[in-house]
Amino acid sequence: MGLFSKIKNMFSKETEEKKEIEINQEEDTSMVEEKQEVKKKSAEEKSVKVYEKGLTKSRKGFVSNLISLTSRYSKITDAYFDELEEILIMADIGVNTIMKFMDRLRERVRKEKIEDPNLLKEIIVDELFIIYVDEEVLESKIHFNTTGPTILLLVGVNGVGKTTTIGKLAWQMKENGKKVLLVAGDTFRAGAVEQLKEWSEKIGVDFFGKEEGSDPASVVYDGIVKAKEENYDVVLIDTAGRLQNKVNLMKELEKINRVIASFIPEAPHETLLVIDATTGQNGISQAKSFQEITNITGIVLTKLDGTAKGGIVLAIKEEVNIPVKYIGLGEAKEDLQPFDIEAYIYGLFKDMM
Ligand SMILES: Nc1nc2c(ncn2[C@@H]2O[C@H](COP(=O)(O)OP(=O)(O)O)[C@@H](O)[C@H]2O)c(=O)[nH]1
Ligand SMILES: [Mg+2]
Repeated sequence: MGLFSKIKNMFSKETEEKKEIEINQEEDTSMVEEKQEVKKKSAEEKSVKVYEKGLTKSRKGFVSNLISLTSRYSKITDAYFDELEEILIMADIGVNTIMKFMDRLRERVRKEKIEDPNLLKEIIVDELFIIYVDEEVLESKIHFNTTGPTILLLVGVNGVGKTTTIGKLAWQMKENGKKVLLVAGDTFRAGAVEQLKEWSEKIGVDFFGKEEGSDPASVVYDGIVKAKEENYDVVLIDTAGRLQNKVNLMKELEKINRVIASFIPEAPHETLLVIDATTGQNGISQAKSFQEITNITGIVLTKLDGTAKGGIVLAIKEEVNIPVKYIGLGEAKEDLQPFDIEAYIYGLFKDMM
C-alpha cells in the first residue's frame, strides 16, 4: 500500500469509529490492548491536527492549485506536466527535487500507461514522500547525553525564531520531567537576554545570563559550570546570528564550541539551525552558509504556519541534507512539533485525499 492510502486510512474518521464499535464488542484482555492502541492513536491524531492546522496556508495555495489542475485536464499532456512543474516551483520545493520528481513521474505515467490526471494525485504524494525518504533514514530525534547534561546550541540569523524555539523546547522538555537551564548566549542583540529570561519565567525553567554586550563564550562557560554543579539535564544555549559578518560569527561559534567541549568533549550534543520557512530559498542559502561555518546536526523550521511554501521541507532535504528535527507552527509554547514526514505530508495533501 502506498503512503497516500496508508495515511488516508490511518487518520480517516470512519476507521476510528469502526474501531470503537469493534472494541465495544471485544472481550476483557484484548479490550485493554485495543484501548491502549486507541490512546496512542489519539496522541498521533492530535499531532496530526496541529500539522493540519499549521499547514493550512501551504495546503490552500499548493493543493488547491493541484486540484484545479486535475479538474482542468481530462488527459495527461505535456501542458499538464508543465503546469504541474510550475505549481511545485511556487511551493518552494526546490529545483533539483522537482526535476528528479518530474522525471520519476513521467516514467511512471509512461510505464503504467496512466492517462487520467485523477489517478496521478496519489502517485504525486507517494513520489514526493519517496524522494524525501530516499532510502536513507534521516534521524529526527534529539541525541540526549545519558551521563551528564545534554547541551543544545541554537544558531541562525536574527529573527528566525531561535529564542522562541528555545522557549518551546524548554517547555516540552520540562513537561517530560527534565531539569532545564536556558543560557543567554545572544548578548549582541538589544533585548535578547531579557527576552530569553521572560520565556524562562513564563514556562517555569531556570535561566542564566549576563548583561548585554558580555562575551558570549564567558556566559556559556559560567552557564555550564552552573549546569554541572546543579545537575541540570538539558542546557539550551541561545546565540546571536550575525551572518553578514561570517568570519566573526565563525570565530564566535568556534569559541563557544571550545568552551563547551572543555567540559564535555562530545558536546554540544546537537547544534540546531533555525530557519524561517517564510524566507523560502533564502533560508536554504542560510543553511548552506551555516553548514560551512559550524557542524549543524539538525534544522528547526519555524513559521510554517505563516507561509504557503510548505514545500521547503523537501528542498532542505535535497539541497542541504540535514534532518529537519522540529517544525514551528505558531508563536505559543505548544506550537513546536517533532518533525514527522507522514503527518507533514498528510497536513499538506489532506484536501486531495
Ligand atoms: N507564526 C510564527 N511565529 C514565530 C514562530 N517562531 C517564532 N516566531 C516569531 O518570530 C519572531 C522572532 O522570533 P525570535 O525567537 O525572537 O527570533 P530570534 O531572533 O532568532 O531569536 C517572534 O515574533 C516570534 O514570536 C513560528 O513557528 N510561527
Ligand atoms: Mg533571539
